[in-house]
Amino acid sequence: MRPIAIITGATAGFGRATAETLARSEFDVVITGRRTEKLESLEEEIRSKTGADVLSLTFDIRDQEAVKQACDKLKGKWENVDVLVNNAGLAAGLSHIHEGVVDDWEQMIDTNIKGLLYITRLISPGMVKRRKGHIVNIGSVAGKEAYEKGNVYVATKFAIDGLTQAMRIDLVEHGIKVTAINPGAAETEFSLVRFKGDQEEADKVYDGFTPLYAEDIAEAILFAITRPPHVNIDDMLIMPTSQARSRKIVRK
Ligand code: NDP
Ligand code: 8X3
Repeated sequence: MRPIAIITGATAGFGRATAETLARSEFDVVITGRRTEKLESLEEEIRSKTGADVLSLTFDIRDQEAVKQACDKLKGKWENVDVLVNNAGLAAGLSHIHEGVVDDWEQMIDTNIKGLLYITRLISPGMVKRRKGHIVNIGSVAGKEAYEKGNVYVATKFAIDGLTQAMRIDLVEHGIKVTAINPGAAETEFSLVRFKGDQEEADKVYDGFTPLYAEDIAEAILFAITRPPHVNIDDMLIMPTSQARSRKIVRK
């Protein structure tokens, strides 16, 4: 039987690439996000290209009840989740702390921290019961070092760093693996979302250097979850070659 991976935030970026990469490998995949049309077209594409089994679940990860209702649909073989990739997340805005937008802060905290917790709380008991499973949290270089105007986004990613370490301590005795994957600048929909649809601002982020691509992170996730049973990858920090720190990027 093929192992099962749930990937949150699979309608774009890292999540989409991870769903495709895992399906091309040995996994059946559960793909989630808010945009049903994107999930439906990805489901169709993965099925036709890879033959993997796919289940799409549309929900807003900030809505605890919606997360519960979606997880209730994991019946039959889908109950036995082997891998949870906690990827859904965003940065909203970029401003100094005294000029920050409180709605943006709440969206980031509710998605990046609380959403991750809601789904982990529902999926991890099955892993504990089966004494088998792997949780992969997508952190960031922003969870390793602060940068100007990053404040609340940085705080959510520091929280993920702390949570990943704490989850590993809580789950080690149950045989569950926990990994953090921390990317540097990657060209996805991330900056378009951060700048609320301003394509010109988003393009500036990746101007003059080669950023990471979603596939680079998908390959790292695949590597982490296919190590032998005695090996856990605790933490990976993956940067573009031209980026030495959050705000040290060599541009041509
Ligand atoms: P994208 O914007 O391309 O993808 C984000 C995904 O998250 C989408 O599928 C989106 O789905 C989903 N998502 C966002 N909000 C919600 C929500 N409320 N409920 C459910 N799903 C949601 O960005 P990336 O692929 O770049 O980002 C993925 C993760 O990687 C994030 O956690 C981000 O912080 C992190 N990261 C990104 C980096 C980068 O430079 N790109 C670097 C380091 C970390 P939908 O809109 O359909 O709901
Ligand atoms: C995304 C990378 O540097 O824009 O986590 O915060 S950064």
